[in-house]
Amino acid sequence: MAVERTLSIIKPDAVAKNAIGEIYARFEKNGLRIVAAKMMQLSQAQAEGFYAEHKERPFFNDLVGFMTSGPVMVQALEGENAIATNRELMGATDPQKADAGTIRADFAQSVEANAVHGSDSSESAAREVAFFFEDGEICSRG
Ligand code: RTP
Ligand code: MG
Repeated sequence: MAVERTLSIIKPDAVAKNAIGEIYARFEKNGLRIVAAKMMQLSQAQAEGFYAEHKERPFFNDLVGFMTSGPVMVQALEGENAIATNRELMGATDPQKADAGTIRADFAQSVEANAVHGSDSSESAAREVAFFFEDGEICSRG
């Protein structure tokens, strides 16, 4: 299996709950290394740009409002099969449907305020990591 990089965001609801450390522990216990990280208050333009693929969706304005409602923790994760591993750790978008023991089952409260984001393909991972980090900010150990 190849070493991959993926983009993870701990969303405003989970930052407000003081859950950054517990979520980081799940990444690290499951073979994902944090190779870049920053806490940010996203601007409206940054949130709209990041979620541009959802621009036509009915929930887009609410999503942008939620993602700018407080600070987020943004990280690049690296590891074998990192994109799928992170999605498995996150669980389903709707926390009611998320498997027990996943981050969303344990920390999310709704479809919108669902604790974490994770890239869903190698193409989106490359775009999303580059959206937040310069190459020189990534301390790759792979
Ligand atoms: P993410 O992109 O944040 O990792 O989540 P995802 O792939 O599981 O879900 P996606 O379909 O890409 O949707 C992006 C985010 O939009 C919000 N959402 N709200 N109100 C709604 O029906 C609705 N549907 C999606 C969620 O915050 C979701 O994570
Ligand atoms: Mg998505």
